[in-house]
Amino acid sequence: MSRRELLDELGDLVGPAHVLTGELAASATTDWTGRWSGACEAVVRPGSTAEVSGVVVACASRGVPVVPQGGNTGLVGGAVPQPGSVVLSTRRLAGIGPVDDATGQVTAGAGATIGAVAAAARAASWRYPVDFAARDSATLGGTIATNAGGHHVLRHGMTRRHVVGVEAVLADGAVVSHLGGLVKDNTGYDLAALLCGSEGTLGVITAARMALAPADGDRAVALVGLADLDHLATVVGHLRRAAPEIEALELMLADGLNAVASHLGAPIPVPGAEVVILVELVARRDASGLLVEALAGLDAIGDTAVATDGPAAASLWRWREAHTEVINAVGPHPPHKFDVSLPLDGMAAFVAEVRADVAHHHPGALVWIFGHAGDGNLHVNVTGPAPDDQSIDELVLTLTAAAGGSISAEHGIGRAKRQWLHLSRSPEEIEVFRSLKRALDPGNVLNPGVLLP
Ligand code: FAD
Ligand code: 2HG
Ligand code: ZN
Repeated sequence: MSRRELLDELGDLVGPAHVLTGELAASATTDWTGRWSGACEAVVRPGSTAEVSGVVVACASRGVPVVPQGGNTGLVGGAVPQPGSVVLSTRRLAGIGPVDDATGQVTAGAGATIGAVAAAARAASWRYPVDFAARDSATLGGTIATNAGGHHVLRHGMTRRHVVGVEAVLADGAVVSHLGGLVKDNTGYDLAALLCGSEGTLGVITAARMALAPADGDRAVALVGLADLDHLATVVGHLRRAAPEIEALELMLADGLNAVASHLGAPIPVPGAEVVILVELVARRDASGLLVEALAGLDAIGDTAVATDGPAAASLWRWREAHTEVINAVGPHPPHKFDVSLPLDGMAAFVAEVRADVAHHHPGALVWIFGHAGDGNLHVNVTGPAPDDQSIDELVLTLTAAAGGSISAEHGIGRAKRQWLHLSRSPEEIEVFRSLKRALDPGNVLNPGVLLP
């Protein structure tokens, strides 16, 4: 059957206006960073679960791969299609149901952004605590498929912790739906948990039932200069013990802050510090008092800037959140992005080793390091090497494994890291992954080329 016949059938299923080709499909074929790009037959935008099922069946019956795509903000090339595939965009599945005030749960479509879910929660005096800079584009389905982390993992966990149930379309078009919202429900395999972190390879998530957290209360944010990275593990340990209300404990280094300062055209609030942490504390009342008290017990800290109201807190967060967009503009190519987790007491040595090895093997390359210090999660970005120069990926990921770390803390494996999955997963684990993939998607229809080596 020809491409034209496939496109006609897809048009009959979802409406011709929702089958995009050519220029209209272009933005779906390159990732947010610009490092990964591909091609597709079409971008299809179904408007219901039944339409998603129809699209999957139409493609599967012709052996056409289906690449689920939400906000296309993923940082490992996982939503970038390969030639001959169809991108299944979930963006029209954006409905958000009422918040259940008794359980603090909400059901939303996979295409709702996490910013919209958070706004709906807020309007009902609840809160959706998974949050990060791409909040207005990243979708609920995409964040479940990647088990996204973000700023508040320290206290609220990753996306998986908030998923109560999902609805999904499997590779044969079958719909599995478990959105009842029962908190206790030990009735066999947890399909929702299986889809968390599955990166579009096991099913297309169409909706999810999410657990919310109680509303914010009072919030305070501080930027704190540290003497050096050697103190980080002690500082994190102290702050976690001193104030369990701390939700975010983020790391920035001087070179990243200087680049952000040029971009913002503003002076760094804690000038001269080589290492800066951002600490956010949320409590029913007196968040700033609790934060100042927790910080007071720390040795070896330098200048501190504290924000006690929303706008001031947002402007301190801007220093941390702007790193991704600023580094993406450094050039001459998009960055090679690494998202590793490490034992906290090994971070300083790891950073020194990465810097030394990159300088030795890639003279002129720049290493940018920031991340979620409280979670032991470093974002290592390297600018300079060409997009297809994988020797830099090999170097950083091998050093990560040697340091006892994980090659992906929160962004996933995607296309970017699948050949290095063995650094973090044993052959036996990878074989279980393959068995699951074969059982749920024997025709390899859903996002082939992603996650599995
Ligand atoms: P996409 O990029 O569209 O897809 C990501 C993966 O999920 C792909 O493999 C895709 O096939 C699959 N997928 C998408 N939707 C579905 C679905 N409905 N069913 C099945 N599979 C699906 N990530 C973090 O974890 N923490 C951060 O702090 C963070 N900060 C970021 C900041 C910026 C500025 C940017 C650009 C990205 C950031 N990210 C972060 C990465 C990214 O936003 C997350 O990975 C996010 O979860 C991707 O959501 P998305 O809707 O854009 O998914
Ligand atoms: C963040 O924490 C994101 O800001 C993006 O996970 C990290 O740009 C990156 O490497
Ligand atoms: Zn992150």
